[in-house]
Amino acid sequence: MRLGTWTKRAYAVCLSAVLSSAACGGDDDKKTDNSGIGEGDGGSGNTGNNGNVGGNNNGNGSANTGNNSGSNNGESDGGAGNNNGGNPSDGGATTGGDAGPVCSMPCDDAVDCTTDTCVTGGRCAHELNPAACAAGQSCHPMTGCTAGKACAAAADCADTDGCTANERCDAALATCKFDPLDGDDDGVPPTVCGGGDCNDDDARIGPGQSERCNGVDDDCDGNIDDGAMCEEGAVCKEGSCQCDTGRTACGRSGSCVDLQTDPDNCGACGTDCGPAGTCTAGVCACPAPGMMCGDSCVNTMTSNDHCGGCDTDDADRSCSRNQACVNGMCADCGSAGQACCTSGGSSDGCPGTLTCMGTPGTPGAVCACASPSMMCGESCTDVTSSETDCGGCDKPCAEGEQCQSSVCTACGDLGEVCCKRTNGNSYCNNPGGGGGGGGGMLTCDATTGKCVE
Ligand SMILES: [Ca+2]
Ligand SMILES: [Ca+2]
Ligand SMILES: [Ca+2]
Ligand SMILES: [Ca+2]
Repeated sequence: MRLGTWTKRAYAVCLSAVLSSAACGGDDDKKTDNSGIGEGDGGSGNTGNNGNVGGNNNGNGSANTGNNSGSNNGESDGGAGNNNGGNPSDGGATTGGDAGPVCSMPCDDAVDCTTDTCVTGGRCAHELNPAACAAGQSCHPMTGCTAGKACAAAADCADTDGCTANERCDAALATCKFDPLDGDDDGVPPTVCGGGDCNDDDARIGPGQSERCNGVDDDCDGNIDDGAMCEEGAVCKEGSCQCDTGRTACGRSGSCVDLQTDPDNCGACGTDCGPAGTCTAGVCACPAPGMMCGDSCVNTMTSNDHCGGCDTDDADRSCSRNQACVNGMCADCGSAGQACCTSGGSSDGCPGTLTCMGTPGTPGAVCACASPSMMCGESCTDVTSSETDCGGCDKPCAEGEQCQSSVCTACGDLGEVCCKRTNGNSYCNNPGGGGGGGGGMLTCDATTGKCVE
């Protein structure tokens, strides 16, 4: 049965207290066992409360701060005891508590087939959990698990209750069953049935949903568009995101900019003050080291197009492809000792084994070999381990030696360090084996790196 045929009079008292009202359903007696902390009497999914309300312990007189945060469920899930909001029984100030929304009141609605949680905005949500009811019972969103009456056919199960739906006769149990009303399947029964879903036809609307700027109360807290997010510079007005006072929508994206200060839209949309320009009171300025070149303000210290001054027909001041503007001078770049080019193949402006010392494009940043490497021939070489450049360029190690810490060291015999192949593998000198050694007796000890028997 849907709401259209429902008699609202019966639950009129609940309409004004739809959120977290244990009074809806009229089962005040159940509340009285909520003394003390949320230890939960919940064994199986019975009709009692599992005590998470007790976690709030209004009676102890202390401020209920910090408790009841996170999820205050546990009442309907068969006593799993998720009373994470439980207060210490000594009633001391409850500090901390889990991060998450905090509700000022207990969230237990005394309905044993709803999961009660504190959601964004500090309000309680009561999500349906019909699985908490035993076989032969159905979940009524206001009164909880309800035993069905005996039936022989579906016709025996018709009711006039607007908060139930899909009334049917369970043939195996010969018992009437129904589903709790949840028109949009968002898990929350409608407000009129005690659940707090203020729009039971739209699953995007309900307690805990995020508020969108659309002229609708999406989170069902009674306030339209409260806290709805808009892009930077915009505010939510009359159901749509609009530029805040003093801001103007510019460009295709319509982002809200301040024409007084935005260097990309200075004084009017699209007026660009250039890469080094500033915008003050809606007028472009080109403070030093900027310089107006044509209609654009550039930094001639770093601009590849206007290096050291404006590039004009009479004065060629643009740097070539393999140069970079450093300190107002076009500098060759990319080789050892030259500037790191920010344009070009490598990420740091230096090709091959060279590394940029400094920040590419800034004065003093040059390409060099990173220590301990040295430029040997055409590439940076690690002279601490290179057998052709051991300890310096062009210092090869002799046969049977290898470079260790910049020193040529005999290797491969008993007690000596293991020799390394170019592929990184180690070996020891064994008779007749050329190092590969069938029947060899020396092996390389992985721990010491030396040849042992
Ligand atoms: Ca719903
Ligand atoms: Ca809804
Ligand atoms: Ca709202
Ligand atoms: Ca809204």
